Amino acid sequence: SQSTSITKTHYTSRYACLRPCPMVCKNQDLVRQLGVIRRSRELEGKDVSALSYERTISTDSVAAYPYVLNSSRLDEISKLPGIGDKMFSKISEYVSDGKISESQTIAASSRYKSLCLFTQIHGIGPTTARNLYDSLGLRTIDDLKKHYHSPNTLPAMRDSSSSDQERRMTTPAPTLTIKAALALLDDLNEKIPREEVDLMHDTVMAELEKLRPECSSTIVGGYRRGKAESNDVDIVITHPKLVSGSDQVMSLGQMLVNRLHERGLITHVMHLSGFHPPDALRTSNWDTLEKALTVFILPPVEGSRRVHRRLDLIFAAPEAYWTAITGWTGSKMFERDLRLWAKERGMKFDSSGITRRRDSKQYFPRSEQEVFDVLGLQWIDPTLRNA
Ligand code: DCP
Ligand code: MG
Repeated sequence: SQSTSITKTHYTSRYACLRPCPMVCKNQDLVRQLGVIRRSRELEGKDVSALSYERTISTDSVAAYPYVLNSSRLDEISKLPGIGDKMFSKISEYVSDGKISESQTIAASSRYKSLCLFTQIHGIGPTTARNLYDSLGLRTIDDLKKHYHSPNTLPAMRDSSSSDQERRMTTPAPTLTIKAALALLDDLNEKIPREEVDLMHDTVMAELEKLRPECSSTIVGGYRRGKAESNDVDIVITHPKLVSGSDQVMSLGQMLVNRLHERGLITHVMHLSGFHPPDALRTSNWDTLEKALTVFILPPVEGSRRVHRRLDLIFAAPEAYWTAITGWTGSKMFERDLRLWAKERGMKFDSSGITRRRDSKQYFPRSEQEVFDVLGLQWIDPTLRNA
């Protein structure tokens, strides 16, 4: 049905969405060291530079480069798209010394360490983190806890009583404050093994089945890319009868969040989006899908400790289900270049759909393969989208 030709993948492509990239690449330590420089630029608010480093790590093909780098390959590296003089000198330094001195200096600095620590907390971005460091002289998580009056330990876990449940039935899940995020920090920093991701998904879907039978769902994010351990769990949900553009999608999301809160499974909500009507001129990268960004904890089991986890639920009408899955599988670089690729071909891609700009024609792919077909891209398996 689609006349566009399909562009083949290759590691020298300018676009991350055309470069198969495994979870662990051939030059992982170099990518890690360049990542320190990139992260530091982000934390210092020098984002243009951060982006160019990101392009170096992905577009500039280091992560997708399928050979172990050595001095005889430097010439080829210098010709890959996006490798500028400065980047090339960092890579050369790594090849000859096994390290990048700028990365080492940054990683060892008190400022970098503190800013990394502070921005782990939901609600603290780079600007706030710099302010806490520069103006208030804070350095450690303990400093932050004192500043935000956050307790040092979580209250001991106990089985919830019926009065807890009654209270939860009448009050919405509380918003995650910085104080609460600090108290939960150790939990939220613990990585989530795949078996627990599956168990969380099963638990959420069992509750949803009672509210609205026959929903479909896919676990997306890093889990779908094959990560052994995730930082959070991302689930895209739909139902065959949901009508797009109505408030049904929002209602389903809110009903599910309320129910999970009543059961004691959702403890906090960071963001519960209202329904936004589709806007043809929207410019942000953030799609218009209904989302609930939450903190979740599995029901207690005797003899085992449960850990609070970040859980993102994304709700889509059936027409947007496959673009939502593609848009939330990541990686971030893959998604950024998917949007860029679409744009340069007169299309708009985001998780809520694909639109042709010249006549606003909308596409409703019925599989992820169709998403790639419509965009003229050769299929890349989710496990090779780790740009
Ligand atoms: N995503 C995006 N733009 C957004 C939100 C999400 O492109 N505004 C995509 C890219 C991410 C994926 O959704 O890869 C999920 O985001 P996460 O932050 O959960 O990252 P991952 O799931 O990739 O890794 P992890 O959760 O283990 O850190
Ligand atoms: Mg994730």
